[in-house]
Amino acid sequence: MKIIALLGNPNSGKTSIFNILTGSNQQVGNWPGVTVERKSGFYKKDKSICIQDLPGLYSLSPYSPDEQVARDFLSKTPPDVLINIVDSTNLERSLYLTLQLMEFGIPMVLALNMSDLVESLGKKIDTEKLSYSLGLPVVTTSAIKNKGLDEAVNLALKTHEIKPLDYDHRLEGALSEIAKVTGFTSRFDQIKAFEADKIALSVLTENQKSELEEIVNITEKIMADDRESIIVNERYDLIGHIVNLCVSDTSTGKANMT
Ligand code: BGO
Repeated sequence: MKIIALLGNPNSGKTSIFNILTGSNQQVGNWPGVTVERKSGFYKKDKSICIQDLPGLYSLSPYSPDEQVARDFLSKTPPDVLINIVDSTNLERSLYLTLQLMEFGIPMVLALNMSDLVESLGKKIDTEKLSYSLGLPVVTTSAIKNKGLDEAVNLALKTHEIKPLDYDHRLEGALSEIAKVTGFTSRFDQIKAFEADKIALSVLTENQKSELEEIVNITEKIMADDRESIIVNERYDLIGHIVNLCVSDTSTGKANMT
């Protein structure tokens, strides 16, 4: 059985898409140990495909039980493929989660939902450029018009590889050193260690932690910023470039900052 997980910001249209894809084939329960609702179901058109719904998220910090559930699921029981549902009327904000999800290295498709609203806002998204910039398959969807949803599933089933995007070379250097010191093979864990995330640090020895601190201190000095801001700024810089390249204002014809 193939497992496809749906992830996205709250109000991206995830529930609407889950309901269309699974119909009445749904099981509802709770994630283990928390009162966060767990919904899964079989794809209406192929019962060998299980669709797993995850809570709506802005990040994977994890500051909330929802974020914790999603992070545990992606690290401990990774699905075969993710469909990241984004509100295409708010691409800049949505891509912040996309970049984090990509760090898990799980095959992924980007579903540009609410596509029916984009044109009326005087915007146009170049999906080919977006796909090229992110290195991800991109599909345009509208849950309200039931458009593009089967295409998203079909594309997900064909997707095999994903390469997280590179940040500034100074940060990349630090992340490679962190990989050596910690033994973390997942880029998500390396970045979390850089950020001094409690869960990432909890599995490290005192010696590993002090080596990590040394790497981070040097990087903070050469990048003249603190560890958390370095990561946030790198992500937003990259997103800014991508949005500038891929979103245009159809009323003026100019590149647009969504
Ligand atoms: C209300 N296009 C448009 N135009 N709207 C969409 C689309 C789409 O592609 N997809 C979803 N919506 P959820 P999360 C609502 O409920 O699936 C709408 O949080 C309303 N409700 O219909 O719940 C969807 O699971 C009253 O809108 O998202 C829903 O990710 C007035 O986006 C909202 C207007 O969808 C969130 C809208 C009482």
